[in-house]
Amino acid sequence: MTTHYSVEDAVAIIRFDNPPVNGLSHAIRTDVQRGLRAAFEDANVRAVVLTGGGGSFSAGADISEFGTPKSGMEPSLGTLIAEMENAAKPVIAAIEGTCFGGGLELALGAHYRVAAPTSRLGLPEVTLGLVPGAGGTQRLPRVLDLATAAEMMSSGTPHTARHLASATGQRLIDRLVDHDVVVAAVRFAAEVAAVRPVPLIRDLLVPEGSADVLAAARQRAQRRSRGFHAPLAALDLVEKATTSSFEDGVAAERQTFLELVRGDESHALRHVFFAERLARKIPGVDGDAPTRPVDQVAVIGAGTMGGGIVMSFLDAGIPVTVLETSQEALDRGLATIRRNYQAQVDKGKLTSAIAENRLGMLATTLDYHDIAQCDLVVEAVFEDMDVKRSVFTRLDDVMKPGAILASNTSTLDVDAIAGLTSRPHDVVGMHFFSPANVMKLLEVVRGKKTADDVLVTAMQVGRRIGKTGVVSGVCDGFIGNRMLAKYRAAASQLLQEGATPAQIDSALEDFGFAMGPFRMADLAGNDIGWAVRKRRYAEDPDFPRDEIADALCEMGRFGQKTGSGWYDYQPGSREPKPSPAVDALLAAHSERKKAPSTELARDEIVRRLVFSLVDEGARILDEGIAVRASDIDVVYVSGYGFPRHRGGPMFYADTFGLDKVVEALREFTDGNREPAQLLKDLAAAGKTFNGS
Ligand code: 3H9
Repeated sequence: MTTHYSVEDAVAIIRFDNPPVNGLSHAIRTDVQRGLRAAFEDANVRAVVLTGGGGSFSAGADISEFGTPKSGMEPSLGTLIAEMENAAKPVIAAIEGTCFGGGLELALGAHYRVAAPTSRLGLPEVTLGLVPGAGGTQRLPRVLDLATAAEMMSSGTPHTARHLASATGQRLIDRLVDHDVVVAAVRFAAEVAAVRPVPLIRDLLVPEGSADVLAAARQRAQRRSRGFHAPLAALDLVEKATTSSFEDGVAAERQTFLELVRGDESHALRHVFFAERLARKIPGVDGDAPTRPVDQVAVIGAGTMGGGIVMSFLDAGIPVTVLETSQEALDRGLATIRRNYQAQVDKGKLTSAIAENRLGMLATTLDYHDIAQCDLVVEAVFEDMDVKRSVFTRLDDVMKPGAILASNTSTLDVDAIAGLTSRPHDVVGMHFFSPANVMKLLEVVRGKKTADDVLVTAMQVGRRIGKTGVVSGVCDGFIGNRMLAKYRAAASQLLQEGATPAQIDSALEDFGFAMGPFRMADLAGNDIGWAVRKRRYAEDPDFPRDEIADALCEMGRFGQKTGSGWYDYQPGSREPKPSPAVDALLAAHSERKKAPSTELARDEIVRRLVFSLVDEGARILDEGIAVRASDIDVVYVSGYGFPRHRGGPMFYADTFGLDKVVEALREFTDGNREPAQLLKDLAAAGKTFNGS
């Protein structure tokens, strides 16, 4: 049974019981229909309360059923809602916890809604490349002001019932209740049991004055969506609600939903949704086994990275002590953290009271003994093995037994770092991405000796501070930066062949990347990659030279921070302008063999760069550095601006066809570099990375 049925004071209570989120699977829809029919036929029942068990109403349709026969099987959500609307007895939705997607649509089909103030209501379908498919686009604008309804549907952002109930003229929430929502809903049911006709949202009028509101919402959606369709499709349907009959609006919504659910974008976004959750599961490691408590954190280093890491913990309410080698460095770091919080206050993202509260949880020290009792210490010092050695030797001396020693290194060998201590099982990599308080990705690097509970604790801490954690094995650059090196090399090769940074960037941005490789490099600082390259050249005389990028750095063009990089920047502006100096540099270096300037060449630019990621991703997978292909997708979507609606590089390759990827890679390298063995094997067997 996925629902429970009971009768109390002549009110039938139908309680969903489909953990963990009461997803509206075919089984639950069938049970709810059975319950509704029983209640409607029972002469002793005067009203019905629909509610969710486990502290939550429902997270909406069961996404795992999309694309399977079950999603289309009756009773559909639409059928359930129609039966409810047409019933003679009132149905009251008792809402607490999450009320999302189809869950909210079900509640909108009920005649009344009683909600806990903290419950969250939303139509997040766009985040899955969809529009609401059970009347949400037509009902929500009838109970909320158009601007709020349009924003909720086009961005997918939920709101609390408290917030929504305060909106002028709203008809969404009939009663806010602080105590048990089901008890309150049963009481409310007694009040309205005799009211006839029962109120129907579909009969309400959509507010007028919509054109400007919708135009503004479209502009915002266009800016955000970078070529993906669902947000604008949702707004078209909101517009339909303002111009057509309810029935026509629902028919249009159904058609759009069906088109989108079969499309590549929704498929990709659903892949990412499940991939992010799957990434938390580590094969062979019991995710429910006891973890180590983390209540006090230390961060070594108050530079840009250390400061961002400090803020990530403070933002999650975890007290931090930051350690530096000099008072000056501490003061500088603290001033930057203060400035960053002040900027958030100025933008209205935080109140100054909250900012002060967070800063109040931050302690500073120059003395390792002050951090000895911390549960977790994250090292974020200069990327140099000698510097790491001095830090980890000190940590090994002072830290209490069982403390987790994490390194934020992005390039050094975590096993070698662990080997600097007498407790390598307590050492793990926690690789944050800059700015660390903003970027979602956290690579949790598992050393050869890292204990399972240390690994799981690091993943859980990542989740507590709002990060998307992905486990990586130890290798140069881990998953993300190792692949990025190949991507950049492919971009450099294109420059050699006559393409310009602007051509390459715009092709990748049209594909949906947040930023093309050259804009990204200018933002991150070209000197950082240069330092890494110089180290590699020194270590390995055969390491391929990136002559153009090296020459750029020799000219002091480090990117936005120096006012020039691959582009020129006006003082105080982040707007890239093509640079005559870079043109001259390229002319001197490039072969100008084939200038990819046609539309076809734009596709080629994208493929060369994306398939370079795929090729290296396949090697990483084959070596066991990544646990699964979908983890690589999560790394790229959450840390490198890869378009989410393309599902990540490995998923994109799957949809493109691995045989075609192999063929294209051979063509791009003129047969000089064989594609990864795993890629060739999967292609030959007609398999995919993410499937069978
Ligand atoms: C829809 O409703 C379409 C309708 O308009 C039209 C239909 C005709 N289905 O995130 P968590 C799983 S589209 C299936 O870790 P949290 C999830 O995979 C739907 N499974 O927990 C995970 O499984 P596992 C619109 C789902 O507390 C487990 O539940 N709704 C669904 O951090 C726990 O999830 C949405 O887009 C689902 N709908 O966050 C809501 N939801 O343990 C999507 C979750 O095996 N869901 N799972 O890894 C969410 O936003 C978050 O999961 C939620 C809980 C906030 C609910």
